[in-house]
Amino acid sequence: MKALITGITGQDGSYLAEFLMKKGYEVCGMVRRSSTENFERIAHIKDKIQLRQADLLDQLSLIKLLEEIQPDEIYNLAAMSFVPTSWSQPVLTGEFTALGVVRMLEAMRQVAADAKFYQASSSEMYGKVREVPQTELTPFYPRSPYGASKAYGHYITINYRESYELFAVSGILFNHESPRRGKEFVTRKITDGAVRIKLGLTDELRLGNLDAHRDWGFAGDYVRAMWLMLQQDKADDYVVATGKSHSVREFLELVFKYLELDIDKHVKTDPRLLRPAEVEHLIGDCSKAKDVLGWEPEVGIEQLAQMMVDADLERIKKEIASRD
Ligand code: NAP
Ligand code: F7E
Repeated sequence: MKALITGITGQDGSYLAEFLMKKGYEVCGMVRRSSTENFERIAHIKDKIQLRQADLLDQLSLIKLLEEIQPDEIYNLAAMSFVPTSWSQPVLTGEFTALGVVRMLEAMRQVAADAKFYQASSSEMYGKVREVPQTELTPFYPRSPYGASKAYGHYITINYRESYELFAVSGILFNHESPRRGKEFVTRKITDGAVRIKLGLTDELRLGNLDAHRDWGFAGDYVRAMWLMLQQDKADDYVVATGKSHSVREFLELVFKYLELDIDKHVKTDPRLLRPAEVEHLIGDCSKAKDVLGWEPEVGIEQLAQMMVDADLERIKKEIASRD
């Protein structure tokens, strides 16, 4: 079996590549051209996968890539994924995160119509939630250019499935984190920042809205759900979540307690980090994924927070040692 992963240099791409390789897949990753390589997350597997250049902005590059590779499965993970940037770069976000999806689907329709397609949909589509908890049937109300772009990607995937009988599915994934999470996202910003405080490298951590609630899971569990969706006889869409919701403040408390640090002494809230429109409370109902895919999350929030702190401690201590 041959799989193509777009966004292989990202958090999920790297876990998915490892997962598929263990299953015996030939893995090909799509990367965009850059003057400096950005392969940190896949450095350990780089020699065992194929990397090919193409860009979600360039239709011909996608057609050529699919024509040459002829993958059995396509995982479309590439996107501009940081919500705040979607307000400062709304048009580019739409190009990558919304139109990028239809460019991939159109390339597949034209030259690899027998492949199976996975679209990385997001709980950000629920935004100002219409129902608690959120299921596959909960109406969307996106609250950012990112959420609106993902909603387009979601519906165009369903539309291509229904119009052209492609095997195309959407996984509506709630927040998932790991030691490989980008440092601008709140969980990693907290673990990295707290570890720096613990090691005496800084004294302060600035955060925005501590009252927002998220349903946080572990990325390693979530890539397993992506694969399971493509192993079904029928293409369908699934919510992937833990069914538990915690505030940013609760995550912060877990991390500071683990490191024996005092929140009041080190954490400042900064109004510049508040968003023009906030998604206040997300919690997913993944009953369908449990029943049909037999999927369940294995890592809870406490274990996740500790795993991230431990990894940041190890990494930053190594950085310090290499400077000495
Ligand atoms: P990530 O770490 O930000 O990775 C995004 C990937 O997309 C990177 O590999 C990036 O490549 C690539 N990319 C961006 N623009 C591109 C372009 N024009 N052409 C080709 N590649 C491009 O994101 P993630 O957390 O792994 O998430 C994976 C996907 O799931 C994203 O679509 C995200 O929106 C979605 N999602 C994530 C979550 C979550 O909680 N993590 C939840 C729901 C949905 P570079 O390395 O070159 O920048
Ligand atoms: O924010 C609050 C912030 O940036 C979570 C992406 O993977 O998941 C992610 O989107 C919450 C928000 O993730 C800071 O206001 C407080 O309420 O970690 P985040 P996100 O926006 O939920 C979804 C499912 C995706 O699809 C996205 O691609 O935390 N918050 N203080 C902060 N957030 C950040 N980043 N930084 C702060 O200082």
